[in-house]
Amino acid sequence: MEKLIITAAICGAEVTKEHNPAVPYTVQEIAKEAYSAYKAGASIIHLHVREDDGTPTQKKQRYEECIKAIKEKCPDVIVQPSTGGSVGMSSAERLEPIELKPEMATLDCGTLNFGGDEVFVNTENMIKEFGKKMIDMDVKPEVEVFDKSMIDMAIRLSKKGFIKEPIHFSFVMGVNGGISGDLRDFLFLKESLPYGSTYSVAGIGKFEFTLAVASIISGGHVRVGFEDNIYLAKGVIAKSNGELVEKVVRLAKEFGRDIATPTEARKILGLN
Ligand code: KMH
Ligand code: ZN
Repeated sequence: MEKLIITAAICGAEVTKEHNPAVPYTVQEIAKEAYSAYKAGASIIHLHVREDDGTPTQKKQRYEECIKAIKEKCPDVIVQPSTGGSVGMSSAERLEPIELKPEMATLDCGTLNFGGDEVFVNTENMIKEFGKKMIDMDVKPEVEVFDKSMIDMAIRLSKKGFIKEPIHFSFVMGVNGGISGDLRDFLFLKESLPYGSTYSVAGIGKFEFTLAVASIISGGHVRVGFEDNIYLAKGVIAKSNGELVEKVVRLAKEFGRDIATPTEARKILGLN
């Protein structure tokens, strides 16, 4: 089986220091958390950024500072900015980090409820706009799949030239309003992919490690990190993103799956 790409979603836009004091906000904290994940075996950092007080932002300048600080500590890591940002941001705000021409960025392929009164909006025209921008800027999208319909949307838009093939998908499973974190649903998503696709799985909360194992044994890749889950085990708060990555490395070892370096991850994903 191909080597395992581990993505660390170190920060997110919703989780706070009240949930886990190790959630990073400042540039230094973000770089430190990225390094802990990289050292443990992550080859991709899925990146949201914050103001020093924790407010989520998509400002290009803040991304630039954070990416520079991350690259100083982890020179070869793949940095994957979010274009999801946080609920309620405009398309223009969300697209700001693409101006930095990162190697990868997320492309959210549908609208969903996001808990309470929140709706995470991604209309078809927005997806086309984001997809086209990524093609123009030579940024490889990671298609975020919160439900099966989002795979279908990505396939349809790739046929129309808005997303290049082969597509790399990320199943984000267990969000209130999205697909569940059940194994049955994981298999449904995986079996729905076009031939030649790659995929990673991000299980929210208690689904993080069960779905990591499902992906490890099925030939997929894995995302962990505070954005998705703050616990190392039931009732045990993780002290760093690195601890979460270390656990995936241990699980992968048990099932005979080697871990990809950033260079190997680039090859698997077809990055230049
Ligand atoms: N924060 C969520 C509203 C992404 O990074 O592309 C969206 C999100 C997805 O986290
Ligand atoms: Zn995200």
